[in-house]
Amino acid sequence: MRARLAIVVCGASGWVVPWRPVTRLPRGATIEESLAEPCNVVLTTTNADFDSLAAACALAELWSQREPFSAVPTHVVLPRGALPSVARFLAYHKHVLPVRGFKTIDGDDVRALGVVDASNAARLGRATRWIDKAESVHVFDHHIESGGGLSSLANEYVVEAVGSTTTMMVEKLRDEGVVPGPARATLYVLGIRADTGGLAYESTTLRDAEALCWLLKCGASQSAVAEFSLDRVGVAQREALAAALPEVRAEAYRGIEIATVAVRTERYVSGLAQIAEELLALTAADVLLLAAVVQDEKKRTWIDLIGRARPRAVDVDLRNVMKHFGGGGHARAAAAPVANSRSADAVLEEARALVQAQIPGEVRAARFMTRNLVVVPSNSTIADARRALAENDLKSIPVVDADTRRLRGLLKLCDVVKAEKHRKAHEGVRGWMRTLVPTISPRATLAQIEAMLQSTGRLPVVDDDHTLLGIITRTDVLRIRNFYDHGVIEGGDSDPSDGDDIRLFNGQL
Ligand SMILES: [Mn+2]
Repeated sequence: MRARLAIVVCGASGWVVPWRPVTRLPRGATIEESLAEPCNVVLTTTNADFDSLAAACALAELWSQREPFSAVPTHVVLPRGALPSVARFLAYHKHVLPVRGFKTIDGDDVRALGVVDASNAARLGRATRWIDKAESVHVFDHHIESGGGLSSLANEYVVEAVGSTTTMMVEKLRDEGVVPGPARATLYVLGIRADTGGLAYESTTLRDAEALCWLLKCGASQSAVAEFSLDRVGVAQREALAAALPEVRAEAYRGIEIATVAVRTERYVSGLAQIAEELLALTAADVLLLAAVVQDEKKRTWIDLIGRARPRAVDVDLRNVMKHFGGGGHARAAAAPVANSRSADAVLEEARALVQAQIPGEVRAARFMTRNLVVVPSNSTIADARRALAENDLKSIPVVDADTRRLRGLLKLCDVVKAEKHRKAHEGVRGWMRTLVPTISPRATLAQIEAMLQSTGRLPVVDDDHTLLGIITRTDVLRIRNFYDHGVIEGGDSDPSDGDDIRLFNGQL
């Protein structure tokens, strides 16, 4: 008989003997048999976020319906706490979810072990030791490049490029015809929303949107989603935020603003990631790096390094930055626990250098301007310009000196129409063109160009002599930004692949 009968021990060795209710022994059963309580366990990550909890509950729901898992109950275990917003949801919903305390489960009882939203053991805290004890291990994750330390141990190992792990689990429920109740459907919506920023992050896929849609059909409560998806900034967080804000150091590097901040607090503040997000929103930085010295119950201290980035910082991959410190996450949101052997400022400086190393030289006008243009000589007539516009399907055309290619003005289709209405088609373009044309240098940065784009959609690029070199249109900016696949931008009136000549219309000169 094993010696761990009824005593609860949480010793220095780290193993935990569970408390179990005293039950009457069935006739003929040994004490050991009667105490065995076989079960499946699905683990969230430490400090569970909504995606982790929702994916775990969805997998537990799936297993409760699917052979052979359904032979024993499936519990969801949070190895070490949850984010404040998740804890608040649990405070209202624990009774409808299969959540069990870590200490109520004996690792020896675990049949199937589910791991969601993580593919290495580092994020499982004290539950890591159950991996060896379980009869089978099943891993589901959406962190594509997180290293996958569990892949060799797992019987089932699925990592897919979707916005949330919850999406993967919800698809399985849908495919097997398991319809979640309203509270669970609401939790799953919160899971998908949290990791996709309400379907707004660039990592969001059609699958996430379809899974969310199906959950709404299942009866997810929109008023509960509205209530619990709003992160509440607690008193301690508000104090930390107020203290951190004046400490933010922002510096532009190659057009990307990188902000760093060391958070110094007297006491432990949970939800530092949310503080990082609030700071990113408040400072309008492109990248925010936050470091804070934190301490656990056992007075162990370390530095939590948290990074957040906006899509504008297109080349920045915070996952790789955090990997350097032994952490992980996503390209735009990642974190790492760093040993407290250096100051938080030193850690921040190292992280900033890693971010900067990822940012290539700044994009300038010369790199993406359209060079193949049709222009009209400044001695053309309105009638010439009309033909140039019509034959090239343009709405405006630059006017240049034929010999020097110096830009003299810009003639718009509406200017031509106006001249024609006044029966002046025979007149020269110089009397009708616009001469106050904003221009840019070939060295203008993308950020400067984007600022000018608010007021004009066509920016002639000229050198110091005002010689026309090319033009930048909204289409060019969309192309360099890579928002859409090349070729699907509508209304484009330039294509750099066509060549790089500035052609004088009509070949008159
Ligand atoms: Mn996730």
